Amino acid sequence: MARTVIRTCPLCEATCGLAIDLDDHDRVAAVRGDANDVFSRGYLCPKGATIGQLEADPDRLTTPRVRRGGRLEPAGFDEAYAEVATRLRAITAEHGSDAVAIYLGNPNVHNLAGQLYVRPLVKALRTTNVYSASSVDQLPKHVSCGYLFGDPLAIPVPDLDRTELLVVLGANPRVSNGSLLTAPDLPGRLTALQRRGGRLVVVDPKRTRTAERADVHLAIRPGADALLLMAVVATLVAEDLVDVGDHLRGHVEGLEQVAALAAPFAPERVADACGLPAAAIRSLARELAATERSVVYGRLGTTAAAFGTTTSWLVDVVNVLIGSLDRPGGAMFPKPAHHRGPRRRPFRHGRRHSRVRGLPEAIGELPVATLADEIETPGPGQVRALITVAGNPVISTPDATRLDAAIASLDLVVSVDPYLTATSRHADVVLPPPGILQRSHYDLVFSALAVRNVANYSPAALPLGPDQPDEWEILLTLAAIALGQDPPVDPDLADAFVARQAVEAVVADPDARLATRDTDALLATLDPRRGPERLLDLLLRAGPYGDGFGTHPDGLSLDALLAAPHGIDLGPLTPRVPEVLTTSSGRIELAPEPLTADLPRLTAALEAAAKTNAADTDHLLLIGRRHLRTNNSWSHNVPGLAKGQQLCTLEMHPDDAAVRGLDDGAVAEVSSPAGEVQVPVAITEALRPGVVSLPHGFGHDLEGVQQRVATANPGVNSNRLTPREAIDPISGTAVLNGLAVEVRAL
Ligand SMILES: Nc1nc2c(c(=O)[nH]1)N[C@H]1C(S)=C(S)[C@@H](COP(=O)(O)OP(=O)(O)OC[C@H]3O[C@@H](n4cnc5c(=O)[nH]c(N)nc54)[C@H](O)[C@@H]3O)O[C@H]1N2
Ligand SMILES: Nc1nc2c(c(=O)[nH]1)N[C@H]1C(S)=C(S)[C@@H](COP(=O)(O)OP(=O)(O)OC[C@H]3O[C@@H](n4cnc5c(=O)[nH]c(N)nc54)[C@H](O)[C@@H]3O)O[C@H]1N2
Ligand code: SF4
Ligand SMILES: [Mo]
Repeated sequence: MARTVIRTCPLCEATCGLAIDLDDHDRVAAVRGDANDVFSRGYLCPKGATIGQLEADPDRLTTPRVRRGGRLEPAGFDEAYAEVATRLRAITAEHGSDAVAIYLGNPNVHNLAGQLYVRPLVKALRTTNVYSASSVDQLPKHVSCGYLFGDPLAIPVPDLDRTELLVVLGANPRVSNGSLLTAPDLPGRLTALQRRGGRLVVVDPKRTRTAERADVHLAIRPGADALLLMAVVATLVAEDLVDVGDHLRGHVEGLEQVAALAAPFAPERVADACGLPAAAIRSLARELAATERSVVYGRLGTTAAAFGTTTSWLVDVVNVLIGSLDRPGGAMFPKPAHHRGPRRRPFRHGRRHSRVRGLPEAIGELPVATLADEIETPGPGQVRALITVAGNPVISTPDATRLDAAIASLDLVVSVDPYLTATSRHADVVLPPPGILQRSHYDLVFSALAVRNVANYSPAALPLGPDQPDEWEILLTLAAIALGQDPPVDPDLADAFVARQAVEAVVADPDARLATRDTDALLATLDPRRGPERLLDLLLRAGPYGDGFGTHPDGLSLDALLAAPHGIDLGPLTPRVPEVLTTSSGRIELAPEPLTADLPRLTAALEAAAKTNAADTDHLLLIGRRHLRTNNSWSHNVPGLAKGQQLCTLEMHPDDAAVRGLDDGAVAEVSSPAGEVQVPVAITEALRPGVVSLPHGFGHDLEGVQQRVATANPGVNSNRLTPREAIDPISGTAVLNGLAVEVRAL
């Protein structure tokens, strides 16, 4: 029967409410923004609008694939699981559990299976070889927040709707719709900021869509953000503009230390390296200090960069120094509806190191920039099998050509993925998750990064097919296999175990709202829910707005959310210091040693920049970009988004093109120490001279990829250019922005 279903879009961090019209055959007939959604109020972008095409995509797998005689053949789930069991066991029996690596891709944080059931799988594998898209993305922010606030998940977000001055570094929210900043309709919210008299400053080597409409655009040299922020700190200190505010007084440690560390980075000293006038840096600092509600926000252009952790740290240092941390209109800590688990011990990273390059672990994972090393290098602990869940590392991570070859050499690859991609084409077993509409949804990750406290649950809109497991059941089955069970396994047994452990953890946490701390009683109350719904109900009810299983009868539960399909607004962000802090001092640690220890590298970069600026005309600095109609590597098969257009071009300033004899549309060869690609040039004055921009997520023309729309217009893989050696040494995050490349006409 034709009907309309309401659900949250899982395609990006904005978490928009969608109103989806289904026809008599349960096909998507139309998608509108849900005008009644408490957070998104009807906003919709091209990706959300084409979700029906994604669901109906004939290339999207609905049954597993198993490699037989070199070919990936359709198979049933039982057969696919049996294949995994036999081969995984053989590898771990002979080589130990570290021989199996897992790579977790970005969509894991956009669905409940990934958010709740990846951890049990990782635990069951008992491997130290855990990798994820975080180390090509936001890992530096976790590390800096871990040291500053004690908790790598305590990430302050700009209080967008109440600020009067927003300074954006290395983000393009009018296109990306925000990251580590969940706010549906970012374009509208940025316009509203300016309409109420507020100002937007954008720091970006490119005049992006966001920069175009800013009050001030500072076209910085790629990689120089840490220097810029150091100079802002130096200016605040030198001009006596530091004021942490009454609310933070007594909660901040290390102020004098930071002031001393910043002193050598006066604006006049960093100006050339930043490619910005010293006066512009000074006035940025002054405006930040003079504006009551001001805030600095940095994103991908500052994290996947050579000084990623330093820059992430300095963003919050500046926010503290101007009194904007934890204050309305400043940078605030969201308070999501779910119980976030026991208070963490003070954060530390580098608790272990990778086998080959000795790179540090952070938040339980190793840098993906070294995955190929771990596969290629013989010896005890060598990686011989890879499980990918919702990830496409061959396209999305560094040194792609060699990683592609390394993955091809493995004894076993298992991919939980709906497509045969550049990565899953190497799989021996592909396990496809059900479609978006067949799954329930809740944003545990993004509600903790949102500019309002909001809770919104979407039940599955369509049933699973016969014998079709949900994604959480796939992950639990893999976990059970890793623990030695023979398929067919009953995911409900594993789930009961996971639920008991979850209840036990909550019961042991004095911060949880609970009427009883009896595990069995609580488990009985959660009955008959199973899977993510049982865990979610537990976390909501024990959370800060929860019904406490009876202590707060009007509080939240999954039932309450089911009765509110457009979401529940829990209000604006509220101050959370000191309660949110878990450092050993109980204060904000402004100058943690693991971060300050890397500053000599920043000084060295400043000195080196003075030399190369004048001399180096051969190299251009490569940065990345996103497009409204792409989603990393995996939206390119949606016809309504692809539109047959060439989005993968090398953007270049006219002067740089002229020197190389390149006309608009001409094919250029871009090369780096890692490799080369050939790509058409798009000449634009939007880029700072000396900088070129290439989007990531392309390069679909590989044998075995089954994405007909994407391969018809494949583009090139920009990560063929990113050397695996190029990392932010503190966090191990790959340097994807500010990479020196050579460009020549073909
Ligand atoms: N050069 C360069 N490289 C970059 C970036 C850059 O800016 N420049 N950006 C980086 C960033 S920020 C990120 S987050 C990474 C992304 O890196 P990845 O997460 O590795 O890549 P994605 O392209 O997001 O691939 C997601 C995969 O998940 C599959 N998938 C989609 N939905 C689901 C689902 O519900 N379940 C399962 N099991 N699978 C699903 C898709 O088919 C696709 O194969 O790329 C990084 N790489
Ligand atoms: N349409 C669309 N939306 C997306 C995605 C997508 O693929 N498509 N991906 C999602 C994901 S996974 C993420 S992580 C977010 C990312 O969200 P954003 O961080 O907003 O994404 P980008 O558009 O990559 O913006 C990075 C900006 O940094 C600039 N930049 C590059 N190098 C430097 C530098 O050295 N300094 C400074 N100051 N700026 C620099 C680039 O020019 C670019 O404008 O977007 C999410 N949203
Ligand atoms: S902005 Fe993001 S969440 Fe909103 S409709 Fe577009 S893809 Fe979906
Ligand atoms: Mo990302």
